[in-house]
Amino acid sequence: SAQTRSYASRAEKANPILKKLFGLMEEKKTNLCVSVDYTDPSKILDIIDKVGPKVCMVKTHIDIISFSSVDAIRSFTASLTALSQKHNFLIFEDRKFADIGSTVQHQYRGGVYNIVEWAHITNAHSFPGPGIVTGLGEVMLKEAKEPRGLLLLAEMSSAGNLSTEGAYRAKTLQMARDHKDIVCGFIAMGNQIVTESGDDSDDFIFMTPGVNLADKGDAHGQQYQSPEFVIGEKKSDIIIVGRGIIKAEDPVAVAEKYRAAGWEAYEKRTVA
Ligand code: 5BU
Repeated sequence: SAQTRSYASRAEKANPILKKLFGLMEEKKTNLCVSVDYTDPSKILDIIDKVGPKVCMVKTHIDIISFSSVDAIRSFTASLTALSQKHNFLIFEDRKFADIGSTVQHQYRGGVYNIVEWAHITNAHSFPGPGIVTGLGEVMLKEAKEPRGLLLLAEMSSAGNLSTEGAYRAKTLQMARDHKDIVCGFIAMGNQIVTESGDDSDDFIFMTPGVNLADKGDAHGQQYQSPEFVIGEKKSDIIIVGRGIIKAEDPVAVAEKYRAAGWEAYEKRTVA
């Protein structure tokens, strides 16, 4: 199967957030994103401090965490930011925005979570149309103090998801191509959603959830693939691993297994 360019060469003409991401991936030799879906904030920070050196990104669901107060939220996001600097990884809040542009602006900057202030990357459904991209983009470009990036959900990992219906993926891609200053990539099963209709796949990053070496799925439709398949065959850029790591007896040792598997698959498929 075809070879792809290195993360380092794609960093050269990338926007600020992708430049930073591709750069740290090469430096740390990791295309692993860990999804830390615990509900206890101190447990989350504890595991991140341990696996931090092995990951390029940490994915959060801020709204599943049991916080005792708004101050506790502030202190958590401050600690998370400090860890991202200590270990050189990006923070990805898996918020999956899905409303009209005006409402998602409030959800992104406001409420109790103030996501734009601490998450380098967040994501959105394309379902509402391009206004969700321009709405979030305005907050990103005008209010954030540092570079931010948006991923569009082009495909999901769950059985029976509707992304394969009609022109859904093609229209999602068009929204991204029309707003490359805001959309830095996709949640997708591989890079085919872009390569099948153009040669600009290097402009985007592809991140894939549903990765597990031990299980095939769960009781609610999650479907798992291996790092080798996702990175090597499907040409995605980053594997997202949750329970495969966080439920393991030795999460740090298992994270190293995923890091090594993901990186080896990347090296095999890559030309300088
Ligand atoms: P798991 O424990 O590796 O199955 O966790 C996967 C994580 O990725 C979890 O936080 C989901 O919310 C997230 N996810 C997903 O599984 N599938 C998708 O299509 C998207 C996100 Br988008």
